[in-house]
Amino acid sequence: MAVGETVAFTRTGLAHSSMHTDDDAREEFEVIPAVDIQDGEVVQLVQGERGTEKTYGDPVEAAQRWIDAGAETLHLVDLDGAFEGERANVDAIDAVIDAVDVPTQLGGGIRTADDAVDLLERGVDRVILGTAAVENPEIVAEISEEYPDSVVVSLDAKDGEVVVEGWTEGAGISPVEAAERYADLGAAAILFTNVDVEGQLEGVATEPVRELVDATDIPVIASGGVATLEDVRALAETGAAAVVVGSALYEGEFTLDEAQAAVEGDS
Ligand code: AMZ
Repeated sequence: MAVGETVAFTRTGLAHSSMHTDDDAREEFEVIPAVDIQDGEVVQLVQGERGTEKTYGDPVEAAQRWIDAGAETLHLVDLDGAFEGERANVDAIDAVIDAVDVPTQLGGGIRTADDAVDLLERGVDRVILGTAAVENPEIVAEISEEYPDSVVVSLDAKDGEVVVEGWTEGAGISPVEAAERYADLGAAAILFTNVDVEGQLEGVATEPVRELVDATDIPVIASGGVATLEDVRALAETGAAAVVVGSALYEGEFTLDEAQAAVEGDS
């Protein structure tokens, strides 16, 4: 038996197949690039509204670009799927999954356990469930029993209320209230998108993230509004496990390396 040379993979570590090893107890805060797909193309929407999109080309090229830039995880969203309530952009997403060698998390239109399992079997590392998990929290346990640590619950909020169905419908509950439901169901993480600031490149709101982090033991992935390295740092300081960044990276406000360097030693 080899002595001393083991690599401990932490339960909350998002980049489980990365080369990084944490030699202290600190979890590494991760900056995750977003590849949001609409009509087969990479887009960024403003506050998640259809018709506001700015397009950024081919999803495989974008994914490859973020991997070349050092991404350890990719965040993929099937926007048509989220709006329509069933998976869309299947070919584009399959192409990305086949092309990349880093862990992926995918959401948008995954509304049944069968769909989730199908994607996990096809090589997606984590499925993100918004609408289905909010309407039926037990679906998280159902999937997690077969695939532990594979479900990210998306609790996206507008004006403090969780929104579902492509962020077009309120669920009548706050993210903090909703988070409690997943405590014992095996959720790997909670994705919290602050829709009020999403896609605007005008900065983040840290307070709602901090409230959610304080209210749950489940790792929180923050998203929405990141425009500067200071925003990335501010989110790391809330105790969130990771941040998803879209527009700021596509618009070249900073590089992935700069973002990761900005939070080194934090959290
Ligand atoms: O931009 C939007 N309008 C939007 C979006 N990005 N609506 C939903 N989503 C994302 C959520 C989550 O990752 O952040 O889609 C996923 C949830 O989809 P569903 O189909 O499970 O509710």
